[in-house]
Amino acid sequence: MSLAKVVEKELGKSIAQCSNEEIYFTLLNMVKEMAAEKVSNQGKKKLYYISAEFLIGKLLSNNLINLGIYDDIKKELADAGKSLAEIEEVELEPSLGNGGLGRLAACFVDSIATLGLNGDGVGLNYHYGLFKQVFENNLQKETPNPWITEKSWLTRSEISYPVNFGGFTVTSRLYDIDVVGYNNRTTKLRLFDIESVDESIVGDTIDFNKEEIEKNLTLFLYPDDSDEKGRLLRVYQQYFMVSNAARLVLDEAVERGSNLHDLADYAAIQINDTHPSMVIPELIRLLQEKGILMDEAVEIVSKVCAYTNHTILAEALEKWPIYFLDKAVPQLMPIIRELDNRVRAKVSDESTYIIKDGLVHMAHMDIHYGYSVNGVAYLHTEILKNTELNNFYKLYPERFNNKTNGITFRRWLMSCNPELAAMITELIGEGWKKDANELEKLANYINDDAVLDRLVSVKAGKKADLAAYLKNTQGMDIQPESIFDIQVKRLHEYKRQQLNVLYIIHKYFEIKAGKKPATPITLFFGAKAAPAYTIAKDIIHTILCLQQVINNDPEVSPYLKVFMVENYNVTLAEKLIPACDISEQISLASKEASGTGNMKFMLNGAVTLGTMDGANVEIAELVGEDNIFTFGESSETVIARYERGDYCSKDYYDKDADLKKAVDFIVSDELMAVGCKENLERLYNELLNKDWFMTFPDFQDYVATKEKAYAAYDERKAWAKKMLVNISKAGFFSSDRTIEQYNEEIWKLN
Ligand code: 26V
Repeated sequence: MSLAKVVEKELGKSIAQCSNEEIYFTLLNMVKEMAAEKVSNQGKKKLYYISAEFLIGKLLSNNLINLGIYDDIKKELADAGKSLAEIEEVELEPSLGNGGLGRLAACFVDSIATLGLNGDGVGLNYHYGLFKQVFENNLQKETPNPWITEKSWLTRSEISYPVNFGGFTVTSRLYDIDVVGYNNRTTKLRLFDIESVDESIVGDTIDFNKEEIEKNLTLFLYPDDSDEKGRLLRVYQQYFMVSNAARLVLDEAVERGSNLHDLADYAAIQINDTHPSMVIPELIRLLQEKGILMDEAVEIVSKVCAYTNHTILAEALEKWPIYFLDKAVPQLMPIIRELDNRVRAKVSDESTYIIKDGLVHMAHMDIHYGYSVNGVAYLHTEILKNTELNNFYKLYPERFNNKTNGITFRRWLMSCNPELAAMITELIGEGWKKDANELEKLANYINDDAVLDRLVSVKAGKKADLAAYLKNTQGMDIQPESIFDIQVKRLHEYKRQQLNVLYIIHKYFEIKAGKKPATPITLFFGAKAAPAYTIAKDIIHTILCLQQVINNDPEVSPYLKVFMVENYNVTLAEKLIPACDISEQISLASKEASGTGNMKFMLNGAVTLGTMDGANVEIAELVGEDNIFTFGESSETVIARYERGDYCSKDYYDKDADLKKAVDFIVSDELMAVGCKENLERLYNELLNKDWFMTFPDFQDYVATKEKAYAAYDERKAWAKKMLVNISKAGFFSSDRTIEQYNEEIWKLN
């Protein structure tokens, strides 16, 4: 049925007479109905991808694409004088994730649906999700970010469970979001909420009473964990998520004919990082309740659960104090102790024990009692096997495997860059939409000037679109003809936004001294910092101060500008990534498990400037050294230096005049005039006295390599070839490939 007919039937008027809100909600209902009519796989064995985060982004356009009606609806709207882009603005973005880990889970459910696998995502229905970022006086402020409207993508289900905590019980309610596969099937994202949630305890800030668990349990994603009450709330959230998930798994397995002894023939659970790790003892507890003895319960669960590791950063590996678990989930502690005792009875290596020094090591429980442990890029998995988890690898070598991350091309090309998608289809046909490896056919056009020119003009169009959007929404004055050099990702010291900052200061001095770049450069940042992560917030402050100083300097701003977009999220990523020329992937080698932004940029024809870290290593191998700019010390050098413990940033500062000048500028009068002394001095001191993520050793190489990349950009035809090679080699990074590997090697769904 055409949209016009639906609108006429529902609202009694024409599309032209409707407001954008009316059209959006009509489309939402229409899509929900169409999704409900699609079939989902009813196979015997089912996958449950349990994750505390699903950073799904807005759903309208993506669903229209996956239902195959995007072009028709867009045209129908345009004919009635309406713009789909403006209608999209009505939708609020559900920010149910922090960054890459949550976005990966969202790409995975899209691929699970598209491949027609029997699998759901299971998580929590946070009412505010991650905070909304606003900038005030060049500082990040956090405000609540409500996204659930009266009519939304959520559908209330009949499923509800009582969940017991130490001293009280809450009642859950399951809400489903249909995940529409591309021209295929649907699956579901299953988000648990509490019936007693109370939004009224949230005011204008993200502060709230962290002790009223019956009211606050599902209000926020990862509440501020800088204090004990915040961390304890996280334990309540995690148990609530997995207790519901475990009951759903058991109920559905029984429905499909399982006698629970054979649960592994009916269910696979992927534990996405350690946030859902308590599903292991919880399933054991529930199986015991159903009369299965401990030995067998352990055996069953160990055949069902598989664990994905997403970081080697020690501070990010969850360890919960026993007294937290005793207080929040006392029913689990005896089981966890028993699991630990069994490890102690058979393993002599104390470093692998689950309980140590009063802490429960969640990842250790996953590895001992799961049947698979995977990293998320080749290098990351090698580091896990050889260094971080080597003691576990020696115990269970057969459990370790790699699954290099991927992204869904539906959202990250077809939806965010329809112009490029159309050009690709014209050249090589529709096949790439189902088999991303067909993008390799683009290589046939490497010497076709008309194709290269068109590629450049598609990019120019997206740059103009971004400039116009940021002018309208954030008042930024951007030169579309400049080089767009973009670093967007969570703010974390290991990702080294501060290295980019040092380069910018260096360039600022060069331009001041009369050395002007041939093509003007625009540097974009987008990043949220955890509310309690002081240094990360200081880095944001420094970037915003630099933005003010540089963009208002008439001598410099014609050649160099800096923009930090406010409230970076999926929606902004969809506008920034297609417009990018140079993709900054500059983490300290060994620290970025994979990165997935790097894949999105490559797919949209940006060229990577990066370290040999995470999936950059695989990108470099695929595109070849002419089509990527790599720099910096290797992961081996970095790991060895950490082991020696002899890194001294001051030595580099003392020996390198350029570096010293850049670092000193952080506390210069110019920056102090627009910034806060306390924040700028703290960052300066941190770099000079610690620089834990080793920015200084890579500084000169970074500067030289970035210059090389800018110079290469000016060779327009050669640059266009690099763009084409990057797009043509991106097929490997389709999340369809990743999910096929998970299924073939871990889940084995039928
Ligand atoms: C979390 C935290 C929280 C406490 C403070 C320090 C810290 C540092 C890192 C993290 C990250 C936790 C896990 C995570 O989000 N990993 C990301 O997973 C992506 C998907 O696999 C991957 O592409 C990113 O490289 C990886 O950082």
